[in-house]
Formats: sequence, C-alpha cells, structure tokens
Amino acid sequence: MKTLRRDLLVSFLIIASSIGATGAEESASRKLNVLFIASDDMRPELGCYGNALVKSPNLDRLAARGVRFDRAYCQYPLCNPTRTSMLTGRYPTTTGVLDNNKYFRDEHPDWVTLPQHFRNHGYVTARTGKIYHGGIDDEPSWMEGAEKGGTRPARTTQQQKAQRDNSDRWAAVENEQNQGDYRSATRGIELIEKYKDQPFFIAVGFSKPHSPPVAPKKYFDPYDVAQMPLSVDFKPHPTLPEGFPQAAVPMRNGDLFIARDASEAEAREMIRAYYACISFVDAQVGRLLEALDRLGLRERTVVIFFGDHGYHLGEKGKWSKHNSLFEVGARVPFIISAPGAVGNGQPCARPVEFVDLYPTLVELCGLPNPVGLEGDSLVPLLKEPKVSWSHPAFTVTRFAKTLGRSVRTERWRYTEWNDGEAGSVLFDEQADPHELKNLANDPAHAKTVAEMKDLLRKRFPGGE
Ligand SMILES: [Ca+2]
Repeated sequence: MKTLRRDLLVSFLIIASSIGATGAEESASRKLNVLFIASDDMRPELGCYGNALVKSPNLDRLAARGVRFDRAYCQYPLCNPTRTSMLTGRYPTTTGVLDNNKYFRDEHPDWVTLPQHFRNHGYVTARTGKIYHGGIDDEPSWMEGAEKGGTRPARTTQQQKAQRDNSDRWAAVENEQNQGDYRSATRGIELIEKYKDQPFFIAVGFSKPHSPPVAPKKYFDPYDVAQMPLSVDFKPHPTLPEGFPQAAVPMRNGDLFIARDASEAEAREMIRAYYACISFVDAQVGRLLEALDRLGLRERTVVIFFGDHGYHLGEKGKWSKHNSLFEVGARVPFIISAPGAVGNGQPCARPVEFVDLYPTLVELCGLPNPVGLEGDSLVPLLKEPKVSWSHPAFTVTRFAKTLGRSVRTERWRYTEWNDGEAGSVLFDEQADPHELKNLANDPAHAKTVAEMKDLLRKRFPGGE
C-alpha cells in the first residue's frame, strides 16, 4: 500500500511538472468534472419535453446546452433497484436488487460503483441528498457525505400505515429555505465551491416530486387547477383495460391515492402539486448551475440530470410507479450536457437506458473502462444524436412470484410476465402512445412479437 501511494505521488508530480506554465494548457490538461443531479419520481413533464404548462426554465436551459434524450428508460420502476442499477452499471437481474430493502454489496462486495470508480482515479466524490436509496447509502462511493449504508429492514405494518396516511397530502408551504431540497442544493453549492480547484464528481439528489407532494407556495401559484390535464385513460382507481393480462396493472397504488379512489377534482389538485414540486426542483437545479457559471466551471463540467423512473398520474387509474412496465412507468427525463459535445442543443430519439450512463461518463472523462458493465456508452449520440443505434432499452419489475420484463425499441414496447405464462402486451408507440390497445395476441403482429421475444432472450439468457 505504501509503495502504491508513493507511486501515485510520483505520478502526480510527473503530471504536475508536465503541466505547462500557461493557464490555457493547464485547463486543457485537467479532467472534466461531473455534476450529477437526481430527482425522485419525476417523469418527463418539463417544458423542454413538450409540456407547455410546466414551468421549468432552468432544466429547459440545461437541455438547450446538452442532449435531451426523448426515449430514455429506467431499468426498474422503483427507487432502490433503479439507482443501484445505474450506479453499478448492471441490470437489476444482475444486481439482484429488486426491492427497496436490499444492499447490493451483501452479494457483490467487490463491485466498483460509478462514483467509486471516479474516486479511484483521482476525483473527489461527494454526495448530498438522495443518490442511493434512503438508508442504503454506499460508503465506498463517497469521500464526503456518505451515510451509514447496508441492508434496510423491511417496514413494519405501522410504518406502512403512516406512509399511507401521509403520502398524498399535497401542501403549499411558506418557507422555501426549510425544505430538504433547498438545503440539498445549498450543500451542493458549498461542495462545488470547496472542490472547485480539483477534479470532482459531486452528486446532488432531490427528493421531489416524490410523495408527499409538498412545495413552497410560490411554485403552486403559476398553475390553474382547472387547467391540469387528466390522461385519456384516467380512472378513479387502478383499472385493467380490456385485453390486458392481470399482471399489467397491479390493483393497489403505492404512493398516492392508496386504497382510495381519486375524484377528477382531487386528481387535478394532485397533478398541480406534482407540477409545483417539479418547478421547485427546477429552481434548485438553477441554483446549482448558477454556481457553476459563477465559478467559471461550466465549460469543464459534465452536467447530468435525470428522474429515477417514471410515474403514473392517473393513467389506467394508477398513482405511482410500482410495478409499472408501461411507457409512463419506465420513461424518464434524462439530459447530458457535456462541454463541447457536437450534439448539444439537440434532442435524441434513440432508445437509451440508465445502465448506459456509467460507460458514458467514463468515456467522457477519459477513465479506463471497468469490467462487468452492461450498458453502452452514449458518447456517439452526444456527437450525433441521429446516428443509427441498435440498442433497445430494457425494464424489469418483480412482485410476488411474477417477474415482468419489457423491451422498448423506437417503435414498439413489448412486455411479458413470467416468460409470457402470466401474459404479455405489445404496443405500437407510433399509433398508440397511450398504450390503450394490446396487440400481443393479434396474429398480424406475430412477427414483431417474435422479434421482441428474441431481444428479451438475448438480454436475459438465463431467464432472470
Ligand atoms: Ca424514486
């Protein structure tokens, strides 16, 4: 270990002495920083994603300076599995983390996470807010800000009841600076200021618009509740459309309207609160980006923004993400703003997925590629967002003894449960973007179903 440290020191001195005398040479030789911004339960309801009602000026500006991925998908529609998958660069069926209690290192102690890889290569890694799932932080990932991690005990019935009672009380509060997400942004700015003179990977996790949808009042005010849109397949409670298998729509909500019906008036109030939370998070992102600009770091910092999975706002009567393999459950906002990327300012319509982020950041920052990653670097799409792309996106979910697996190409979404034994759905996303008509059993689409099944078999050869 001592020898290694001395070698590192010698390497550092050689690198330091090779840096030229001019500022230009120095900045050219320095590694790019990473500002990694997560939002919890935010589906792509942003101005830059085409929602004309939502006020998101800061994320819209970020998208204008980066590549906005219009078909970006999470690997699992739940916090801990999707975040673990992204941060380890492996599918949930590989991590084995398929719920909100398990810690990946219990089975894979030696895996090197995305931030840990940067830490191992000379970066300061620091965290504030929710990056891994609450209570299951990963200490080896962070030089600063780590909390004690480990497997989390399953919640008691009492805790579940408390969550049910509190989760869907939307509220407009007065004091912005008391809110957790405001404090996370403040802490993020402090970290950027503290580490501005060395390569950093700073992760800032916002907890909204996750339930309960609470935000400062000023973010509610721009939204007229009467204008809040209900989906074409809005229902007061989870409802299975005709021709869909039972597994497609679990009959219980996980976040909002748990075990109770949503009236149309309440649904519009809830959507207003969800939008207000998005605008609140957008303002916090704006504060972080302002700090980068103020410190002159924007041109040497890769900025990532994402929501950790999709969300139902009443589609098919569902109000949560739990076990949804529909487009609204899997699709996420995902923006990469990399300094100098030729594709900046353009949207990208190719299907991409969260496991792609790890190899993308590794390539952008010139780090060696670790073994075991299962995604594909998106750097070709950052250079040319329209380049041909053969990779589909995969999302999985498990409940009781049912494993659902979904594949998304540019045109189709195909999902099957227990290898099709518990049913399957096929949607033509061009003709049916709200996923109202299941084509899986239509003989006219048998060839497409066979192709989709083949994609699933190739990605998940052993079943799981
Ligand atoms: Ca989440």
